[in-house]
Amino acid sequence: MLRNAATDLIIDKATAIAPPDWINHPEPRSFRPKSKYRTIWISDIHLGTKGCNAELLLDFLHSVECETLYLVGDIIDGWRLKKGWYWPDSHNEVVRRILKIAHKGTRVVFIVGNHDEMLRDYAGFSFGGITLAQEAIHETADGKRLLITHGDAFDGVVLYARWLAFLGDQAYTLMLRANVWLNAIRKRLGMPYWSLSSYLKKRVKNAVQYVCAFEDAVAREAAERGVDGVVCGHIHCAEIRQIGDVTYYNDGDWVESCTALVEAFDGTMTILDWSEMHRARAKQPQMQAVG
Ligand SMILES: [Mn+2]
Repeated sequence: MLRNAATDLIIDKATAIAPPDWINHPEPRSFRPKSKYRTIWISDIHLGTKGCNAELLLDFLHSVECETLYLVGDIIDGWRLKKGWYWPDSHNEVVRRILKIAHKGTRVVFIVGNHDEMLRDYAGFSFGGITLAQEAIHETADGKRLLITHGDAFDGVVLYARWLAFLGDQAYTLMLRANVWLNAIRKRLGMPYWSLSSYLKKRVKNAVQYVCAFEDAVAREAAERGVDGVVCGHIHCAEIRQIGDVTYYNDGDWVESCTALVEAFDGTMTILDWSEMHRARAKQPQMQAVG
């Protein structure tokens, strides 16, 4: 009798009290089966700016696992932050996520870009499992050597591409070396950093021409260094293209396109368009529930 009464009481209570609101929440993101890659390259995240698509990037970082993660520059936008602090929770979450990825054993290499150049002095150092570097050489599973660089060193070359073609090889090399000095002088004079990516946005008409000049300049440097390919970012334009003997890879950005470059375990390289994937997944909610 008593036991019955007690059971009844519990049942009554259970029906009377509304279920907690978390009961219908989706599984934590960590429950999602992850896609595994040998290597992932992402760049141009621009944390600290309104343009940064942190939510989509977090979704991506929660969906993948890899042996090596390359952050190919312009991860934190120091230039923008200097003008005014903008740091929402989601940007913190990106930093925490990357630190966690490093903590779990992924080798994380941070190649410094022009927007996070304040970190350039620390190239060679490691923080929280993340190694800072100016550039790196990556060897793919099928034995190809890739130069990893942000790409801002080619800004000047691209701007004067037509002149340099006319002036020849030595002028070209000189311009490439002068780029760093030119920006240092601009900085001294209190002028803003000149970058091709922002320049492209204002010059839509000639954008294709500049993108081509950039790709050619990067491939040319890679060929000179004797590598099989080059991975860069900077111009916010994801691409895989064979230029002469060199394969040019650009991992895109997380402001406009939301793309990453990935290497499978057999060395196959692919560009992942995460905004496209996100849209496709949203259309198939039942698929998401299963796997
Ligand atoms: Mn850049």
